[in-house]
Amino acid sequence: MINIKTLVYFDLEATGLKSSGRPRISEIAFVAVNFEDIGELHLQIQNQIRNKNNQDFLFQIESLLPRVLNKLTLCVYPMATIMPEVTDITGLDNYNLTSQTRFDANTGDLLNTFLARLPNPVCLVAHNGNAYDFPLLKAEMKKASIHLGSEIVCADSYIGMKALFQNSIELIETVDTDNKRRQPPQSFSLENVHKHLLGCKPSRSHGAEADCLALLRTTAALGKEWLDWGENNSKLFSEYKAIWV
Ligand code: DCM
Ligand code: MG
Repeated sequence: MINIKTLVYFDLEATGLKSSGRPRISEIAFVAVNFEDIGELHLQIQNQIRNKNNQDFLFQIESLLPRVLNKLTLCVYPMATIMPEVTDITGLDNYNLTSQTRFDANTGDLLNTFLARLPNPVCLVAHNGNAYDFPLLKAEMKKASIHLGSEIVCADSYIGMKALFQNSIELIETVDTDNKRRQPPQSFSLENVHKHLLGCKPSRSHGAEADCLALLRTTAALGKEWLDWGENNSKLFSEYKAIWV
């Protein structure tokens, strides 16, 4: 158990999935929020859902954010071919990334500098992060011969949400019927859990920053249960193995 001060929602875009062999990072986003501001956002979301006004609902839900945010979004030349199927979902290709810097030691320094100025302890949160984002960041950091801050911890929201639904916790009032409310979603993909808990899919997906913001809202919809789970289930970034070496 750790008393987290800052949650840093984290997402990577890359040249492919783990199954593609050796995915390389093409975009990184960090969206940092004060831990206690998630509780406040939870109340705002509940309120918004209660007063659902169909016309602007998606716009209103997406405009709910803590006032104090620190964000870092970097595009990276991946040094590998991006297949058209991947470009179709991310909008990133070897042409529009041509003049971007590759992931090097400066990139790692920039990530460390950003994280070091946040109130600590700092916890990175990524959806499916244990299988993908954390080990992939680790691989790029290792290749660039740089370490991430030694006290940074990580939590995988995909695992967390599955656990929370399995425990049939009291969820927020969703726009669904009472019956559906306590049923788990069919899939725990970010888009699907966002729809399940907030009543709509995110307007944008597969952009690193857009995915961080969608994840921030989705976890805030869970409120205290999510915060407790994160504090009890985070582990040190230094304990992760690189996705490739
Ligand atoms: N990805 C993929 N095919 C998919 C989904 C994702 O190759 N169907 C890869 C490319 C994305 C990366 O995973 O840049 C991260 O996914 P996401 O945008 O969901 O964070
Ligand atoms: Mg993404």
